[in-house]
Amino acid sequence: MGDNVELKKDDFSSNYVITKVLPRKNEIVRPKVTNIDQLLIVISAVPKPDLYLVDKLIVNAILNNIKPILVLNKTDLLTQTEIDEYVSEFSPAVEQIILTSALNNKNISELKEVLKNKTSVFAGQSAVGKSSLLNAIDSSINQATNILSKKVERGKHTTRECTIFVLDENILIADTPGFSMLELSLKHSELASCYPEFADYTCKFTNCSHTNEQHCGVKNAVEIGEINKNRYLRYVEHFKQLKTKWDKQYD
Ligand SMILES: Nc1nc2c(ncn2[C@@H]2O[C@H](COP(=O)(O)OP(=O)(O)OP(=O)(O)O)[C@@H](O)[C@H]2O)c(=O)[nH]1
Ligand SMILES: [Mg+2]
Ligand SMILES: [Zn+2]
Repeated sequence: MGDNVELKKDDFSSNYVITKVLPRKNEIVRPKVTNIDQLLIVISAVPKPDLYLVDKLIVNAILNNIKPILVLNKTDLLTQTEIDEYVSEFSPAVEQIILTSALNNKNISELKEVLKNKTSVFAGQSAVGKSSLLNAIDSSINQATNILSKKVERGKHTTRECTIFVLDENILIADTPGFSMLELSLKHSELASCYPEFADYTCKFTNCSHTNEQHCGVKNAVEIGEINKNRYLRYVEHFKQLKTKWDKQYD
């Protein structure tokens, strides 16, 4: 979804036919979209966010030159301490964090402001409130929403396909189905470059992976509390997984 095309009017039927698909600015596989400016990663109080998934969505966005923005929804169900923790963990990693409640209409106009003159996509787990946020943004949108399954605390996958909405003020915004699986497809050695909070630190070795090496600026920053420890520990896990995959492929 999201391709720009050239059209030609068919002389016989007066219908328009696609004559050419124009080159893509970028493309990601989950959600499957092209030519986007920003990825709005939605997390919420319930279901509890899978932070590994959030990391991977951020990496994929950065890797493809797409701005990652975190939307923390259902703030009506969170304490200020919980909100602050998410903010301190992710604010160095994303362009912006927006704290919303689709239920109480909180910060919906701020969210809409961020969408102006951009092509954006909502992404995240099922039932975090992606469709609810869209419904709150514009009264012409009427996406189906659904409750959380009480038994398994998982969403019911209410949205089944990508839909793009064209709104005033040059807003193009897509709703997408929720998902919980995502595999990174980059080399382990490229991973650190998708962590903006690592960029300010220097290490003894120029190709430092920031995992086992001595005199590592990143590890030191984690120790003195300048880089969020949870984000770093998950980075090491992502790194190991990618390295195992790479080693398997080439042994
Ligand atoms: N308390 C609270 N509930 C919300 C909020 N936003 C959405 N919900 C509820 O969360 C449930 C799921 O919302 P949806 O908008 O369907 O979630 P979704 O992310 O589109 O889910 P999928 O389409 O399955 O990916 C619904 O019952 C909503 O009413 C919020 O800000 N606060
Ligand atoms: Mg939905
Ligand atoms: Zn290092």
